[in-house]
Amino acid sequence: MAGTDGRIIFLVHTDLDGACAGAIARRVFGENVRIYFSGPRTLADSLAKIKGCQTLGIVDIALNHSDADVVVERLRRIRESGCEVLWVDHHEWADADIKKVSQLGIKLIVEKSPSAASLFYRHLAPNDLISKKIAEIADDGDTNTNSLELTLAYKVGARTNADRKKLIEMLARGEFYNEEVEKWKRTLEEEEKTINKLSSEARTLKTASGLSVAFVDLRRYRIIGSLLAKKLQMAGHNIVFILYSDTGGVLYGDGSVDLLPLALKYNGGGHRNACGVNYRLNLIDRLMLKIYRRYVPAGARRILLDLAKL
Ligand SMILES: [Mn+2]
Repeated sequence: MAGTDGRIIFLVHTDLDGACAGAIARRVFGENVRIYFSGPRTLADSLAKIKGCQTLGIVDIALNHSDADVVVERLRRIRESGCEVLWVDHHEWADADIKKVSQLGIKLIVEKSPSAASLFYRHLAPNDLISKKIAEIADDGDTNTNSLELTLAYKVGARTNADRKKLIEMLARGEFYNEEVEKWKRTLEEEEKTINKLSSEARTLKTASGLSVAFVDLRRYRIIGSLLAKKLQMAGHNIVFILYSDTGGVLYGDGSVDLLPLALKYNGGGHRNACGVNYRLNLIDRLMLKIYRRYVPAGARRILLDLAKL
């Protein structure tokens, strides 16, 4: 295990699982850890900003297959500067990518696990009871089970960088409830009303094999998308496509079909039942979005057409 005298940098995902991993990193490596947020699509940029380190940890961030070469090059530079790299993830990786990254002399742990934070806990802090509890929260949240009392409130807290930092520090201290959490809980109660409204307004379609797809445009809303997806699944929809931004969204499945191939086609990835999809805007999209913010770009419509073929 690395000491705490050098620069220890952790890149964690911008969600509750990532925040939990950050909190466990804080407990394992101490106060000196600098925690930054990143994601599969921004990992290459995040790596470019790293000037020097003794240890670099990456947790809950998958290697986007289309960015693999750039990411590997940047990691090679970091490795050559003498920095140890530990990468822990629970998403689906292409075998060739695992090989490429391993060849850099990186400690790469890619295993099936309900959350990356619990995988990280099992490998790095198996005897720490607080880390165990943090890992349980991550498992509960990342599987969208949300059965623990405060998981959804933590999800609200994991949404902005500022709140996520507060969440990491409190969890790392072994503090699981405070006024901040109470505030997130109240926000959540407000958002549940929006979720109910949006789930009743979802656009739906049937696929070739008879599956039901619900589509929701969440671009103007700030709510927990996975919660909305779950609600729509309870209402009988097998696949939920949520548009989070003008250039992409997330597909949520109920297990009746593997959504990863479609996510890979659309420059995304993740899990078979929850994966990101991304696309570029064309000229017409750009013009239309200036006039009408709710305009659904061609890329999103193409994804809906592809879903209909399933
Ligand atoms: Mn995760």
